[in-house]
Amino acid sequence: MKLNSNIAMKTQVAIIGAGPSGLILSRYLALHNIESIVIEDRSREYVQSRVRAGMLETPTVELLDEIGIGERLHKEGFEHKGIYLQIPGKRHHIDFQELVGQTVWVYGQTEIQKDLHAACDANQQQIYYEAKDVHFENIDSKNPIVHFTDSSGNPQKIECLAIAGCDGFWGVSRKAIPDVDADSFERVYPFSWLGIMANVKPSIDELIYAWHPNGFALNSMRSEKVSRLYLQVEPNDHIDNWSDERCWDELSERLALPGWKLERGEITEKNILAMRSFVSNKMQYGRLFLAGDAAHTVPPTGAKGLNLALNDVRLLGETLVKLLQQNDEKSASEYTSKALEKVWRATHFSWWFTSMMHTSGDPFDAQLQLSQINHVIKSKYASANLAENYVGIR
Ligand code: RFL
Ligand code: PHB
Repeated sequence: MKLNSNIAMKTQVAIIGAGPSGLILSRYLALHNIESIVIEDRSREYVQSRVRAGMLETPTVELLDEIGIGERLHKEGFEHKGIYLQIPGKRHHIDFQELVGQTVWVYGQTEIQKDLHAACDANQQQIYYEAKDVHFENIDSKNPIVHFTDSSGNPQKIECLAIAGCDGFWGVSRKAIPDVDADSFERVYPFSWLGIMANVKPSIDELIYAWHPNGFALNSMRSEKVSRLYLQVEPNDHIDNWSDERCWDELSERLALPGWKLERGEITEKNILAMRSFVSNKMQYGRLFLAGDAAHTVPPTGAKGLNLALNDVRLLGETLVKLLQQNDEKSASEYTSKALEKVWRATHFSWWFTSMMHTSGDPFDAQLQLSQINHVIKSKYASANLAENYVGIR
């Protein structure tokens, strides 16, 4: 029997999306005595197992520590002092610690999601999974309403003081902002990434970003027993064209260096993902605020997406605390401009790094790329520029 619940729930903040942005915001708000309800389109199992990011900036790690979920990260994650930049025959270490005095952390987004679920369970955070047809009413007032259909098919209604749209690039929140498309910017890249997860010990201590005439390759990792690797492929390529053997052969060729060998192992996950840059210059309308991939996405080359999302979450958390506890409307009106400063910096860096490392097939482009990579390798100023952006500009 379907219960038609017309009784509205009440909370201070309705959060759309239980990805890292949504759940971290809910924890941040709870620690500042602000109540929230989270509404998620997919199942908890799906959200927890979705394979995505792996590289965290120090401010991201600090935020995870602050909301009390950093313990496992510090035990099981790896602190990296730099990355390797490679062209055929030459592998060069860019030492972040030496160049800019900072490091980054390798810890999978899936692990963060598990830690968040555990913290939300312990704190009895209210989360509706498999919620459909989310839509809003009165977002330009101080009492917006969120409507949705719960997993049992019952219509639900939440009266709140603010809505946080943390529902990723394909979510509904951004689209609820009037004329949002007129102030949005997008670049779709003419290549994709084929990503694999493999049960094999990483073949090297830090990440390798490799330029190769066949296309870009990235050697990353998740743990002492699990490697994560990526290959540049054609945008319309299909995963069925890539047997496990072909993936390893191509990775071995693009990452090759005399005297070094790429270890192979069982491939447990394989998929192709499109690459785009997107920025909505509108991140707020009335009491609806956007955070994370709902407002912007970057190609993963610079490992910026999750870090940028969590920069928004910190700013939005601070903004909502001021708005709801001190009635500070000015701070709310400044949220977008504060967030966009880092968004555009990371968008430029991700575009620059992507453009330098991915081949187009044009021999003139290839010569320019090799010249640029050699300059980054040889010039301490150019290396420091890469390092400063990679570790995250504060
Ligand atoms: P998410 O993770 O997309 O979560 C949004 C959530 O909202 C739900 N949702 C809805 N809920 C209710 N109603 C609706 N109508 C809804 N529509 C959607 C979705 O189901 C989902 O649960 O966004 P969020 O939280 O802002 O987090 C962003 C990050 O996930 C993303 O930026 C990163 O994964 C990007 N990224 C990387 N970022 C890094 O900082 N470092 C990395 O090393 C890195 N590597 C990567 C990456 C992204 C990748 N892919 C798959 C694009 C590597 C890859 C391969
Ligand atoms: C990853 O480990 O998934 C990863 C790391 C660095 C990137 C992109 C993805 O730039």
